[in-house]
Amino acid sequence: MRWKQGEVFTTEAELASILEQAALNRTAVGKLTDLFPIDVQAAYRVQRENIRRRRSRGERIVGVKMGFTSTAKMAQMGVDDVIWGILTDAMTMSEDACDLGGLIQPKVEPELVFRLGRRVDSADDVESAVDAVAVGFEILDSRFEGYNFTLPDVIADNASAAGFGTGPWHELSAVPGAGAVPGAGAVPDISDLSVTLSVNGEVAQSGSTKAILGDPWESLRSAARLATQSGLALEPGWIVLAGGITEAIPLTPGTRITVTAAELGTAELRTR
Ligand code: OOG
Ligand code: MG
Repeated sequence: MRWKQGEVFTTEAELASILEQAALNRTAVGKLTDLFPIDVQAAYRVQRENIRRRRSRGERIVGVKMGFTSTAKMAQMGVDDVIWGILTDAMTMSEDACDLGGLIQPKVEPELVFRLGRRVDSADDVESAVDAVAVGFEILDSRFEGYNFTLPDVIADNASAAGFGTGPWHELSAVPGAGAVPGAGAVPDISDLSVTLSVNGEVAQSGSTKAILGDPWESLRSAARLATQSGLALEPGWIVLAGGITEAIPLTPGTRITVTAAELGTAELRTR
């Protein structure tokens, strides 16, 4: 589709290129919506175009990330709707190998992460599709100057996705007809877990998984609904980042970040 502003035309492929180049050149850009009046649907097409390009470069989709599922995040970023972005294997951050050198203005936030044991193609009965949960972190890196964006902008920018990592997985054993239940009583109810984000051992942010839409399972239902709207399904083995539990904080080289939920353990990240 073509977009017009004054006498200037653009295509969604060109808008995708602006964001792709911003990331590759490590140079933030101004809002796309300052240039063209794109809406949410167009923004998702721009997002998908850049994912298509990543796949053609050999990257593999490993899951999705939900955005703005907590009021802390909505207030911090000044937006008010749940969105999603797509995660690829190239965004996986291992504990000791997070080089921030390729990023523009990285931030980190604590996340709760679901892992799917089967395909999800409806928002009904999402619980039984989850085979494990973990605490995790997300690294954001908006391609827009100063994280200054509107909802269509941030959607086009793949919800600022840059990286993610998870702590130990806690398997859930699915009981047919009864939804996912904790395996051998080892996994607690995930609806109200205290989570902290620490920088070099000092707590910088703390919150509860309840901050995620009042119940993290709601985030997974939203993911299923967004998938349906886009004609997609959430695939077995995919992970779903349920959405930042607290505000995100700037990430600098040479720091050790830990995200901890007493019941789920710790996800750790060392930056350089
Ligand atoms: C957009 C990403 C939002 C979340 O968890 O709410 C997000 C941003 O804050 O730049 O990942
Ligand atoms: Mg997030």
